[in-house]
Amino acid sequence: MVEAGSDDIQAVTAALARGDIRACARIISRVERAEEDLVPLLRALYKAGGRAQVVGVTGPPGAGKSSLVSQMIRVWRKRGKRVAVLAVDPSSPFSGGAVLGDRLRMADHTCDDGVFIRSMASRGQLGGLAKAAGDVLTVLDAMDWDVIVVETVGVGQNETAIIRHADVVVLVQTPMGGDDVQAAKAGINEIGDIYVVNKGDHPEADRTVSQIRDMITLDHHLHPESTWIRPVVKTQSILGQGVEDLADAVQQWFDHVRNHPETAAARARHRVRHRTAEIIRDTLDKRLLRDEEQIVDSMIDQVVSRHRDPYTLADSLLAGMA
Ligand SMILES: Nc1nc2c(ncn2[C@@H]2O[C@H](COP(=O)(O)OP(=O)(O)OP(=O)(O)O)[C@@H](O)[C@H]2O)c(=O)[nH]1
Ligand SMILES: [Mg+2]
Repeated sequence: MVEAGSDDIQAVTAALARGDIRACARIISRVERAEEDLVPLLRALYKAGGRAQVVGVTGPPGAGKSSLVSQMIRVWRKRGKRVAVLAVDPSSPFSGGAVLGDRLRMADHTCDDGVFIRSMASRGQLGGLAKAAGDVLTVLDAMDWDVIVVETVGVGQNETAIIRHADVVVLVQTPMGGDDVQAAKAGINEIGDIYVVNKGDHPEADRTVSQIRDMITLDHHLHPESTWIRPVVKTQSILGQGVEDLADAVQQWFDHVRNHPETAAARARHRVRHRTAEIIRDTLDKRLLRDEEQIVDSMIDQVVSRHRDPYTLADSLLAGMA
């Protein structure tokens, strides 16, 4: 089957490299349907990719992520960059309402062929959303985009998993009271290479910026080995204020990792570890929970009857994957 499809693989890889949006949309739909015979293509596309700057944008619901991304697109386009956006919405498994909102807010860019915007929600998603998002990024990365944005709501585990695909993570916060900053501290220190305090028109905005800066300074004293001091940018995304500064901060990150290849390599290895773990989990989930393969079923029956144990079953499945 791989043999028979290799012409197709070459044709699709070439079409994507040319920036063929229709080919791209077709493959993404197949990813969303979790089509099994896509794997040989994804293998080829992964090897063809790796040029784009993958920028993750996360933060609590309603922080202004989509409005900010829309403004960032404007700045990047002005700087001659071609931009793809993948808005992943794990929080609305049934409604898809927020996804529609994302589409509307980014509607200004629909006539620009230097911009591609795609939303993914849990609804209709057969496999894990994070894994599927990773596959879509593989497809986009095999194209000629300069920047690929992945936007996702940052609240739970799933969302963190998606943002791990990014080269750099922009954490969008909103102005908050002192207690809230304390509460947000753990999350803030865990994820984010660049911080944004959006809704800069809010009276608490400057105070929140300086509190987050204090937190970063303190954290830097505790971890003096880290060479990147995380910037905090105040924005007002509905007016586009601070957005140039944010685009500069993102560029500075990429300049920084170019000058610190060890940081870049560690990051890249970390990403591959997570990506591979995700693929393993997804494959096992599929075999155990979805496929109803006869051989797996009979092993499960042996565990049910206690002739085997789940540890041995896990070992057998993992050994079968290797
Ligand atoms: N006052 C003010 N409102 C803003 C600003 N930026 C965004 N908003 C408003 O905040 C609301 C949420 O904006 P979105 O861009 O949809 O936020 P989001 O983080 O993408 O939201 P979800 O994807 O649903 O989590 C909208 O009503 C925006 O108009 C800002 O700078 N100031
Ligand atoms: Mg949004």
